[in-house]
Amino acid sequence: MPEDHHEDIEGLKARARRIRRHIVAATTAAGSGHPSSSLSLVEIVTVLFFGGVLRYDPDDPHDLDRDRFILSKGHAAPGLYAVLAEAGYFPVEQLTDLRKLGSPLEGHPNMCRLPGVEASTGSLGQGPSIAIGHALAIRLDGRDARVYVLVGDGESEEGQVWEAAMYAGNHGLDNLTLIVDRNGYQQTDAVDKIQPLDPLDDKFRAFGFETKVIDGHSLEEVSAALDWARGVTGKPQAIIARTIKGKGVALLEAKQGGWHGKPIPPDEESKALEEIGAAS
Ligand SMILES: Cc1ncc(C[n+]2csc(CCOP(=O)(O)OP(=O)(O)O)c2C)c(N)n1
Ligand SMILES: [Mg+2]
Repeated sequence: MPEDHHEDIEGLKARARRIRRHIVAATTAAGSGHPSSSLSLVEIVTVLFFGGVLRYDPDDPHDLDRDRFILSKGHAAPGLYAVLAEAGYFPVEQLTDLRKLGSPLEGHPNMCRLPGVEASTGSLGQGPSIAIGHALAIRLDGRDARVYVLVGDGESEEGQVWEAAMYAGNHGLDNLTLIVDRNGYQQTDAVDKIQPLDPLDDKFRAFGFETKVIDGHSLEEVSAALDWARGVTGKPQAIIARTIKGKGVALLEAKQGGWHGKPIPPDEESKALEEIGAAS
């Protein structure tokens, strides 16, 4: 049976540090990938996997009663791989195989090659549609599993996100929680310069969601929001998590608009790891 995994606040902080370290090490070793997009989601996935939220069993990744986590912003694969390895789906040592020829740790997640990956994503906008498919199937099967989907804010410009939102709202999919990683930046510039999204929470409400806006780097706020989401009945929930692209590494935080899809250079790696802090 899948189970939740509940660690205390010190345990969660240590997990978050380890996940950040994995993200930096794997992308620098690969010489490519998206560390800044991965670093903004660390507290969200830490609480999902270790804060008593997701019920999962890494030894039985297809159990029909498992909760699902779908990373819609698939380019943040290093963040997903880091938390899956921490959760025991595969060895942590495998993380530095990221993007190597033949490795299942592809540049974007491939559900056919790596246990724990619920959906092959990377073409932005598709995750919420996949998530509603899971949520509906779970409901039709009479199971009580839940589905969580993490979407980028730039990604939220995709029309498909809103088609899925309309469906979820109309069908009252209360076993679906959509989380927006609202880091304010997309590939080339600030989201607000390219396609302003606000008031994002009002938009989701208009589509039939219950909503909450939180600090996506506060383990306490993420945890409280996910507790709240599980208590909502009759409607899907949208959590707008305000985050910082590159959170935890000064080099990346300082160049918000200019570090998308770029690894930390090898000569900056030890400084970045020092800023993140020790693994335990
Ligand atoms: C359909 C589609 N169009 C374009 C891209 C290229 N692309 C990859 S990441 C990205 C920016 C995404 O920004 P956001 O959703 O805010 O994610 P962040 O990196 O900020 O977390 C773009 C345009 C893509 N992967 N898929
Ligand atoms: Mg963004």
